Amino acid sequence: MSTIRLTMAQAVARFLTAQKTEIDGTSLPLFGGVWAIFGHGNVAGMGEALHGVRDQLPTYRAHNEQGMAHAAIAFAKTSRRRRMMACTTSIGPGATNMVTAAAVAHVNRLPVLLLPGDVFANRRPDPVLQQIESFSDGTVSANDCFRPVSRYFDRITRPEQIIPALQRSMTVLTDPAECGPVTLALCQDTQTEAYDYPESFFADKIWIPRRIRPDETELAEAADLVRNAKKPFIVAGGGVLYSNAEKVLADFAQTHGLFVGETQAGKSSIPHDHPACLGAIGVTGTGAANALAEEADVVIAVGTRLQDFTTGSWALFKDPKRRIVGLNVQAFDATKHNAVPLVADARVGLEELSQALGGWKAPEAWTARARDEKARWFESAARYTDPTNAELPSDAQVIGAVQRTSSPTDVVVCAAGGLPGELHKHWKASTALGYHMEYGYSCMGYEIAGGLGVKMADPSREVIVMVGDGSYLMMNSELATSVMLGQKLTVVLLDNRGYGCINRLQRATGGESFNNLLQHTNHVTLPEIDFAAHAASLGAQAIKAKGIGELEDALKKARSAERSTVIVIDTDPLASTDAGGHWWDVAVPEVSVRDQVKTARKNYEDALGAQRVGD
Ligand SMILES: Cc1ncc(C[n+]2csc(CCOP(=O)(O)OP(=O)(O)O)c2C)c(N)n1
Ligand SMILES: [Mg+2]
Repeated sequence: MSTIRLTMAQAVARFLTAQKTEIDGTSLPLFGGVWAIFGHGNVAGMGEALHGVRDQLPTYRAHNEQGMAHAAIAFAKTSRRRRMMACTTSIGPGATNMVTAAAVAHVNRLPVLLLPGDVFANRRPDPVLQQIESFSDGTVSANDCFRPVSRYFDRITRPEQIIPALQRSMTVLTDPAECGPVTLALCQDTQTEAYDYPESFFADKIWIPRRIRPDETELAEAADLVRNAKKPFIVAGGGVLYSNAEKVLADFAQTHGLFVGETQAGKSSIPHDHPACLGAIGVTGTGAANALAEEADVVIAVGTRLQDFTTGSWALFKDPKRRIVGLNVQAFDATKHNAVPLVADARVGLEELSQALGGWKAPEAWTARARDEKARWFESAARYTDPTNAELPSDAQVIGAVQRTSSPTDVVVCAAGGLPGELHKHWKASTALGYHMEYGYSCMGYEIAGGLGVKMADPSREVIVMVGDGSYLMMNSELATSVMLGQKLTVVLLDNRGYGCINRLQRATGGESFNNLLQHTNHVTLPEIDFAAHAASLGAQAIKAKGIGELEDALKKARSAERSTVIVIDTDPLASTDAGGHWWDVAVPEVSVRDQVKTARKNYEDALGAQRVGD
């Protein structure tokens, strides 16, 4: 066996360069790059190794470890999980800064390889700078925080351990059902230790996601259920996009006279103007999709985790006899709420289900009903996004301006605040992946870093990041990275001077406005933040737009700019779209001195009556 003597870190770097994928017949590196913030614990080991492969595997420097991991996650999502990135950090705070991002990837089932540095395996210099020191367990380090938010976790304390660890990592990262974050905690001394690695370990390997075909019995049962449905309805989740199943989904719906409601992750899996598309479903859904979902007797859930925003906290589907067909690559999701599981890749699952259904079509009265609901929704919803002269426009009015100046191939990126709900209802996504919403973890601060990852994965598309003032303040540092890397973003920053959506939620649950909008906080000086000046200081072009007219002009300017542009607009913190939507379970205090809370509790208890526990 021929071997090559390398440090463990050099072996990691070399192994990553050998992993490939094939997209549309073209071979590409599986890893689009490595994000790195160096410190002690990775600069000498991983730093030296990455420098050695810099021509095959680029290293990118970010400004915040969480931000760089968000960029990596968005890169994987935009690549439909067919490509990914790695992230390396120092030990201690550099490492734990990535834990939140690991959770984002875990919830959203997105592959990312996290390589935090770790304490010395030989323990000679203990305790080292940033070592947390457990009093009761000598094997614990700060990196153990990654365990619950990693699909695979390992700590590398000997150089040869990296061989099985990387092989297992690749299995998880490329498995459509298992995929998520992988954490390999790399002890700093081990990174630098040499070993005679077999040459075969570094042979090129092509990873093509497997497409799992349905089991015959499950397929027969699912087809039987759908064939006997009077009011069937499809819920499309992110799995449709990861499986490249958009066309098959649209054909499936048309062939069988079915209609589609989209989850946050599934939005853009069917064009908004496709006759079968009823738009968003659930808590932030359209009136059309929710009206059909309420009555549906068979829900065909395709590639969705069925989280509470989709199911209206399990109160949306109201037919007492309704059943769910769970078409999902992951059995954990396929069997939720007593669903009839159809464990399969979304694309082949829909193809085979369609074959099994043959010429079957949903009853005409039901499809006519869906068409009416859709027409009614689009007529009534348009007024929320129409142009306005208001000094403080609503989020929906800003969305209207962005939509009017956008092109069908643009990608809108968002994650937290009031915007996700408004975008889910109102954004008209024309092309697949044109809507990039991180609403699994809804992590404030994902937006700009995520936008950067989207742009790096697909530089051909204009990327428009929509972000609230709260999220922007929480994490904006990768704006500087976008300027540095020449990865142009247009950031629309909606400044309503606080946590607008949480203030509204607080009021809706009977609370007094408290600690959300800046004016309702403990303060000596009310902050008046000049976001445009801030963005300009990071190197971006910055424009303050007064009202919708100026916003549209600024958006046109940003489109033709080469550099990232931040457009700041003041908005109304109180306005939101009241049409559409569905109840969401947010627990209200059982006792309170406030009458408003008592009333809210009474309404809450009434609403709980509609919730279907487990069924
Ligand atoms: C990291 C993180 N912390 C807290 C929250 C809870 N949260 C959700 S939205 C929100 C306020 C967001 O404020 P802003 O970005 O200004 O948007 P707005 O609500 O004003 O539309 C908060 C605190 C979260 N989702 N993520
Ligand atoms: Mg805000």
